[in-house]
Amino acid sequence: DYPDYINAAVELTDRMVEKGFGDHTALIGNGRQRTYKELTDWSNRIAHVLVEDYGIKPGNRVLIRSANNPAMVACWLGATKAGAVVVNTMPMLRAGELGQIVDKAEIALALCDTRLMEELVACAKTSGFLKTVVGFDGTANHDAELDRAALSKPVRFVAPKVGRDDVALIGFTSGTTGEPKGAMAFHRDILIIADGYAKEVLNVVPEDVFVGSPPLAFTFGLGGLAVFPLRFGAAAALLEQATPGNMIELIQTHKATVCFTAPTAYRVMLKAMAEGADLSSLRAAVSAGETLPAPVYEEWMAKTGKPMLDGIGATEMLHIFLTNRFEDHRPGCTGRPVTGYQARIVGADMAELPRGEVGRLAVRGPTGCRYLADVRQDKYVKDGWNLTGDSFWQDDEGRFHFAARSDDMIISAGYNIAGPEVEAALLGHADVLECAVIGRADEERGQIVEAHVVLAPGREGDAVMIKALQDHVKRVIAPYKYPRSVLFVQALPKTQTGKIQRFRLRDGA
Ligand code: 3SK
Repeated sequence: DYPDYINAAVELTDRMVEKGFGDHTALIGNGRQRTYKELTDWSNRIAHVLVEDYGIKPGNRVLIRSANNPAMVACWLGATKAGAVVVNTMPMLRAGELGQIVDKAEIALALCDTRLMEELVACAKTSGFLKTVVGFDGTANHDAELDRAALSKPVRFVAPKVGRDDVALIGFTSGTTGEPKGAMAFHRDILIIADGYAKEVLNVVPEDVFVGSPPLAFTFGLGGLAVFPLRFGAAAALLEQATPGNMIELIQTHKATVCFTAPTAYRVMLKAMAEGADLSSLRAAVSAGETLPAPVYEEWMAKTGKPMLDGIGATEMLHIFLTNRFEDHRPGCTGRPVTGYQARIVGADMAELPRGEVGRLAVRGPTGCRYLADVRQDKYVKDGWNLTGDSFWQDDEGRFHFAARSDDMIISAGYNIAGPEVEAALLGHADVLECAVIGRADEERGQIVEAHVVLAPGREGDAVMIKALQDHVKRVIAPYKYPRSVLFVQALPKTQTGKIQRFRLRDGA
């Protein structure tokens, strides 16, 4: 229950100062710590600049381009306070990709880290919409156009009235299929993900320190590294280029308590722990973005005595809607819906399937799904149920288990083989660092299972290794699922948010 008029950014900053968190650390990044009071003042000044110098009015769209740093958070909060609809974008996007977003969301104004100007300026040159790109300093120096303008503004800002159901954010998803869609979220949605998942599942407290790898431009990162800590007076330590190595360093330095990242990074952390890294401050390890292989969950449990919390979310639903919990968790299982959400497994006709049967995961809840002007709304949202594109099954006790992305099911010689199951088996082999499994067309079998494997450093990708991996899979799961084709690669194609793009492997990339 939220009041009719509420601004999510005001709730995350000014309100927290009112509640007595002014002197608490809110953000750590680029060598500096910022308190709630500092972040509140900073974002208020930015809001003044946007309204007074650039004429931003509620509902205008503002693009932000930055890596994860405190300045990006301040820009997001400032623009949201001004009533703008923010479109956060990844630093790696090129002019063409930015252009697609700018045109789709009809964006006239952008705030951009000065280190990342080139592609956005190139985009502005050909865009019929983007007129103004204002640079901000993403380092701790505050020495760019926006910073200078902000310094001349007052630290108090009276936010224009926005409704709880006014759009605050548009999250663009490149998805794993490469076609961007914009998913709109309201001011209240930003608070719901904190008051729902973060409160119910993580029980965030002001003493928490969050770290993680997802970009703030991805709603997984925006929730996990900004909204969740700020809603509860906790702190977030941000990394512009997160790697497992610098996350480990940050966890140790700041005694971080909550980590948001993907299974691959947790595998590296497990190795580091074996070599002496002390990650004992972590009380919550959230894994999402890719399915969590059971061996990673089991090893984490054995080493830390705490469960790794596997969850699945979607930009369309803003954040995590299915999750394991501290008091209810299983290996290879994604748990149950977050309170307020409903999930079911459906067939092609949208009818619910019996327990145990693999079908499409459909979800509905308060935070989505509303595409921006997209004919695909009717294809992916039926009677309020969002079809996520994932195949799941539900066990007898109602927990949800991932089977595959709907397009990752391989049909080989009449067998249905879930690619991720083969991946999980391969990941159990000590020489495999990462892998992706796809179906490759085959005259005899229809499709064969093909594994693309990144080996651990120093391992040789030869015929002996292929045989070893095939034998390993045959030992771990039903032998008919073994990869008949094994290809060794240096890296796997991924989206900007770190999801493996299996479609690119299928297309021969
Ligand atoms: O599971 C995901 O990929 C996801 C997407 C958006 C927000 C949160 C999550 C976990």
